[in-house]
Amino acid sequence: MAISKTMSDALNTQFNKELNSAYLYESMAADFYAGNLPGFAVWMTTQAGEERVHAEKIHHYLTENGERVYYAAIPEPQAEWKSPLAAIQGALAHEKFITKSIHDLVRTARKEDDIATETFLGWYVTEQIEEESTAQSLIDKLEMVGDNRFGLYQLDKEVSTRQQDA
Ligand code: OFO
Repeated sequence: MAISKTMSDALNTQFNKELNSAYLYESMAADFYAGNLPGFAVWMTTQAGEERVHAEKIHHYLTENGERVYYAAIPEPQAEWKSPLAAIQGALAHEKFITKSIHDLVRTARKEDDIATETFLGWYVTEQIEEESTAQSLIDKLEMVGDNRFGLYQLDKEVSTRQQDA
């Protein structure tokens, strides 16, 4: 069954939101490097890589279904955050926005009676649970560390080991 124009446009929009996410996280990584926190920078670069995988999956799905992929302009991301905690809180807020966007896509697929796309989106629904929980657990650790510089140094070492899993 062909994908409807409404569904295809909505998937294209999501494709660009995923690229936008990657751009935002690369910008956070740059800020972490500038702030002498290379471990957090690696963590964010890894996150950005996962976002590109999320975009590629949609690219592949649209192409496989004979649909075109369109690239939109990516807005300039925020460049600086006042603390590592503020950056990760920003990442969590962004992930909540993306979760809502994915849920809206599922609703569109249901409206369009597009079972294949609804099934395809199931992966993203599950992935968003992980995205939010990963950001939340880093926030919890940063709150535990508080103003302790040595704690932040240790946490920076810990998060530097993150590997891409998408
Ligand atoms: Fe693609 O999940 Fe984050 O944004």
